Amino acid sequence: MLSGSIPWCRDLLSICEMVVQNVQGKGAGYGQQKWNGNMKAVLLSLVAGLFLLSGAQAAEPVALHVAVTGGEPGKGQMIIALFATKKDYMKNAVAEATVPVDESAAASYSFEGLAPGDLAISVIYDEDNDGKLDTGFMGIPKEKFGFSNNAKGTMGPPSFKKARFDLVGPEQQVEISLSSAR
Ligand SMILES: [Ca+2]
Repeated sequence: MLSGSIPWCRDLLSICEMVVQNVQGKGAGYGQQKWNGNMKAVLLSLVAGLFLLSGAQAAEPVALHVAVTGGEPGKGQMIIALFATKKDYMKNAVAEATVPVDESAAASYSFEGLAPGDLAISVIYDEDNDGKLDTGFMGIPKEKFGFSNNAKGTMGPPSFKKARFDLVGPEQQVEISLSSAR
């Protein structure tokens, strides 16, 4: 990703060096050299800044293909949610999709334009299409669910650490199989 921008920065760097050398050639006294040194530092930080900027721009968006298995053929829907930080895990999703379960008992969805980095996925198998995970006695889920890495928790969802993975571009495929609390 960054490799494309490095030669460009090197070109700019050599232009800076040429400018500094030209100025140095014309300058004479100590004061001039000091000024040149300062100017070089300014130009170098400018180059470093541009390098960082192009590096940030080079963080290309990622397409994530999520496939979920373990539902009932043609019944209900999968609610797939993506979480990018531990703080937002199971609270604020960066993206969410609700996908009907097909006749092969699977559901898949492609998220586009995601930022690379940490990601954890939760899936609810919403069998009765009411938009939520049905729970029963003691809050134990009556519907199936799943997480990235097929991570499992005890008495609740797995930790962000267990479910997270590195989302890297340009495309990534994740398969999740549902499990049951029952
Ligand atoms: Ca439900």
